[in-house]
Amino acid sequence: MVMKISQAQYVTSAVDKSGLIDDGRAQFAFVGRSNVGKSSLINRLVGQKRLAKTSSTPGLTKMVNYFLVNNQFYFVDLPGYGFAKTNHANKKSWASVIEQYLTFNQNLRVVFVLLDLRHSPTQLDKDMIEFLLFHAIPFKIIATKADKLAKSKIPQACSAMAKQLGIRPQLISPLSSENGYGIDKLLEFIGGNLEAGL
Ligand SMILES: Nc1nc2c(ncn2[C@@H]2O[C@H](COP(=O)(O)OP(=O)(O)OP(=O)(O)O)[C@@H](O)[C@H]2O)c(=O)[nH]1
Ligand SMILES: [Mg+2]
Repeated sequence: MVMKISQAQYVTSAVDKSGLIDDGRAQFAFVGRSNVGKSSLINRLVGQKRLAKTSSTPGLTKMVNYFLVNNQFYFVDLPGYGFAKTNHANKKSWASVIEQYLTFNQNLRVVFVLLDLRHSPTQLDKDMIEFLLFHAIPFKIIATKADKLAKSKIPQACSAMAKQLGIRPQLISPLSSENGYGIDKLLEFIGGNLEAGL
């Protein structure tokens, strides 16, 4: 059954470890290259256009942003990686806050790793997946911006991406925040995960 999201609100943003939340509620985090569509996906899932700030300029999300959904669980919008227009010190602090978030949390259920369906995964994408595997953190690969491809080309693009990552194509969920493709499936997945954890 597709989970109904009736309420979602912004709670807080963390810039470092001291600001991270771990209050017993389940968390679902969104990671991926800058501009891949993390904030847009959160907005689409909760049915609010402007809850998480989005922009065509990469590097918008700079902190760990918490959104409380149905007063039950969090969607966590993480800063994008691979954003070139910043200095080295900045880049390091972003990487460390992401790493701290991913390893600190007892209630992190699933990390959604977003990849652009039209592009090859970068080394940073592969590093992220390695990191999640190494720390045994459950994750799911989401291929974004599926609306940019003809529907008939989507399975082929997923297969190509899977090959590059060395995983099975079924592990990749194509999705579009623009036209809603794949959104219900993802809501079903999240609902199932929450039920299984009760
Ligand atoms: N066509 C299309 N465009 C999308 C989709 N999702 C996001 N976009 C566009 O991609 C751009 C970046 O989206 P964001 O959601 O801000 O990306 P982000 O991953 O949060 O980026 P950072 O916060 O910089 O890490 C915006 O111009 C969005 O409108 C999608 O499914 N289809
Ligand atoms: Mg963002």
